[in-house]
Amino acid sequence: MLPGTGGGVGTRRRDAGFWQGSMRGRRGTVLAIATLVLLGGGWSLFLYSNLVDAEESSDLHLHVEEGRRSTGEGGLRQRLALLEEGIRGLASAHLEEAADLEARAETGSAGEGLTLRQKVFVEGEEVAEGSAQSPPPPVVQTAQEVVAQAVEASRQAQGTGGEPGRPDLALEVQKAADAMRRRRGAEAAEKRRQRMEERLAERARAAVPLRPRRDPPNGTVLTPAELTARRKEVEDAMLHAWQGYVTFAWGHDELCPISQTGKDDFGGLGATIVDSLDTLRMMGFTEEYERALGWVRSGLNLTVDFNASVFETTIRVVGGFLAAYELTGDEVLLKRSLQVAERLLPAYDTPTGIPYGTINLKTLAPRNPKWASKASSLAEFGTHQLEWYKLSALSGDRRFADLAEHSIRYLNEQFPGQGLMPLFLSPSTGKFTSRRISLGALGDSYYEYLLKMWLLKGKTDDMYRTMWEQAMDEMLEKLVLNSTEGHMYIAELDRKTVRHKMDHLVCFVPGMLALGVHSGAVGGEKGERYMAVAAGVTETCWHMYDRQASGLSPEIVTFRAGGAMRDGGAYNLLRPEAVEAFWYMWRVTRDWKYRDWGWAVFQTMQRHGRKEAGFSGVKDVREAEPTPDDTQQSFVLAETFKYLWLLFSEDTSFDFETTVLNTEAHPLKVVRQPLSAADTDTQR
Ligand code: DMJ
Repeated sequence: MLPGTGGGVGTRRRDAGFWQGSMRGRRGTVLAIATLVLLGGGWSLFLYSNLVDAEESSDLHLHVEEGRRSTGEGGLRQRLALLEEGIRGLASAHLEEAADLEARAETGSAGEGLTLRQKVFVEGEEVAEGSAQSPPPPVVQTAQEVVAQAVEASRQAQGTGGEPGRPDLALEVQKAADAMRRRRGAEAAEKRRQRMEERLAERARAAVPLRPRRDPPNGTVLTPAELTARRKEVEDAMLHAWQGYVTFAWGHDELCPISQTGKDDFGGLGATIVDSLDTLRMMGFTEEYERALGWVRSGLNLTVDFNASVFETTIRVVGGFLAAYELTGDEVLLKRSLQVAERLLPAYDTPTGIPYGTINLKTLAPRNPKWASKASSLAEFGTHQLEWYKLSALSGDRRFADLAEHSIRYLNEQFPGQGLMPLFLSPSTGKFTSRRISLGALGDSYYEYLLKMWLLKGKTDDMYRTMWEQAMDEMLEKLVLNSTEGHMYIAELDRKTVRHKMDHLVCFVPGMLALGVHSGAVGGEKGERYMAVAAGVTETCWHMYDRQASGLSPEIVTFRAGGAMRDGGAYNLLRPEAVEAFWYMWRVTRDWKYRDWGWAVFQTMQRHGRKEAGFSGVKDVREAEPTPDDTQQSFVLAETFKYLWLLFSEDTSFDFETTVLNTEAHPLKVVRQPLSAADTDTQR
């Protein structure tokens, strides 16, 4: 998921550590050789010996001594001058790369600065690579050979009696140093491969075997009183999560329920407060809602020096404000959503109009991360449209809708008839920089928003529906597979290579398919096929929970040759996608089993996630009693508990005809009257 091709992006991101190390090595090597040669050995060998092993170091020393004896002082100076020139050329050639690497290091080699989705993507890369078992690149030359080559080049350059050396000396030195670099690269690649193998072996050793596949519960019809009792338990969970946040993390983005403090991964915009507004209101927690609203009035600071994700800020903060505004009519919510979106606008100032992924909320400087080769990710630029369109509809300011819709129109025009889109696109050139296709991290909600924009615009803009149908047809044709154990899953593609892995995030797909069929985006025989896939994948999502020792799903599963479902990323963040699928499937099929499944998953979340001060994700779902990860994600309050609450509520709690949920489960009302030029200053 990083730069270049899909593999390129991932590879470069993972390589950051290697490159940083290698770069240090290379720059160090250049400096050390320069020092060594200029001083003629001595203490400079000490420096160099930090970079190569003892044998290589002493070998080099011998070469230098030999060179000194054979050339005499005049020749040595001549040789040194030429060598220095070559070394300078080499050093300057590496300077740009060094700057690039330093900038890349800024994004963090251990996932710092990455959003959750990006982390899932990076982790998925490792899982996929681990299973690929590709052979290491060949070692090109030993260090000894490289050093000998460099010394030989310098000797030839010196010639005899102080004659000028060969003019291509710099090239020789460059070649020698390149060979050294390749050798180091090959060694580092081999080390990485070994580490990966060790990790996989360790994982296999540590893994509690999956529970045998068993049939999921078949559906118990509940009385109204039983339904109410379940709904109340969900409300109690929501209140517990909220109170923990209020007590220990008020004003911060998220609660750390074990250390009983707060953290600010979204720039300190009070993500939990904003994400919770509509859930609190829907569940009838009026007092709590009012408290949250008070903070929105006076506690929110929008000018923090923080590189905010335009996507996350849009779906959680802008979406959260807008949904709460439509539920309550509290004007400050609309005002705040405009203020936040206004600060995100400069992200759209690109040659193509495809926005950058992040923007500094204080300086308003937009940028894309180096690890993604400065490309924007599909899900990130393709998941602003609902919120920004709604904002324009409510405010009369068309800029938001026009900018956000442009991204989708751009794809439609540049890649006509293409359904599935690669994960990375350069906002400068407008070209895809990757061939990776995924319905998981960094791809997912682009597809969701195609369907939901068609719905939000009152089914009037068929471009969105057509693009969605095209994408789903291609997904069914190319990505939907069945494991030999009978699990239907949605694989990924990298060019023509199928990657048999599925993120938990992909569990949103069944809900999207069911919504598409239910709303008439497709019908007939095609609608039946979509529903069959929705049912099959929903069941796999159930098994992703049921087959683990803890009863919680891992973040990623793989389906290896032979067919068994295996865990990939072993952690669980109490994500919503599976219960989201259960709710949509319940509403569309009226099959009670989905309520059973949701209840079972909720109880497992209560068992492992509920802590004294709130809810926590877990580090390893393969353990019967997993360790908490000390984070209460804001989407647990925005989405997980909301979907569970809806699952045990009457249909009147949510009307598909009039309302659409954004990807963070914030409800937005369908816009009946399309925007027009005349809307510019009309309050809608
Ligand atoms: C949420 O922020 C949204 O659902 C997003 O689309 C995906 N990731 C999380 C929940 O898992």
